[in-house]
Amino acid sequence: SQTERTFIAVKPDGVQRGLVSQILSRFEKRGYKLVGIKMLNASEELLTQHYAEHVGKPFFPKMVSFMMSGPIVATVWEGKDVVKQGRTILGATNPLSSAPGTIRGDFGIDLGRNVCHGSDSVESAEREINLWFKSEELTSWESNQSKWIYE
Ligand code: YYY
Ligand code: MG
Repeated sequence: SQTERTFIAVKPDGVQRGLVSQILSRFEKRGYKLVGIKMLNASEELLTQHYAEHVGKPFFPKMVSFMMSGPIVATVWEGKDVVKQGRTILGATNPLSSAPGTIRGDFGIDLGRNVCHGSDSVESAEREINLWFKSEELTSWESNQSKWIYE
């Protein structure tokens, strides 16, 4: 449905490298609608909840300290198939396996510096959006472009 939503974040490396606008513009240009955006320093508690499926794995402590090493830009995007298409726009988890044209394939090399996060399913997206945003921080708005994007 056109109201499917996903959570996309620019990680601290993407912010430090000045890639925020280039990353977000790919979602805008594709036709997706921005419905939430903020910049924050994520707490260990937030990141532990966000990455609950990875708690206890060998890479977890280093990954969380990296995610706490600088500000993150957290966003929510809305549109048809946005969860799956968002993962495609990001590329594979390991930038070395990501095709050119994807964000990670264009901007990254190492797994632990892969520039961005995107929800991996509709259920994960709902969970992550509720974790990172209060409902009053999300905006419903009608895009004037929608009839030129959807048939
Ligand atoms: O969803 P996605 O970000 O593509 O990958 P996940 O398997 O959920 O891992 C989350 C995050 O952890 C990944 O983006 C980089 C980091 N990571 C790591 O640093 N080392 C690993 N061996 C696996 C994942
Ligand atoms: Mg994941």
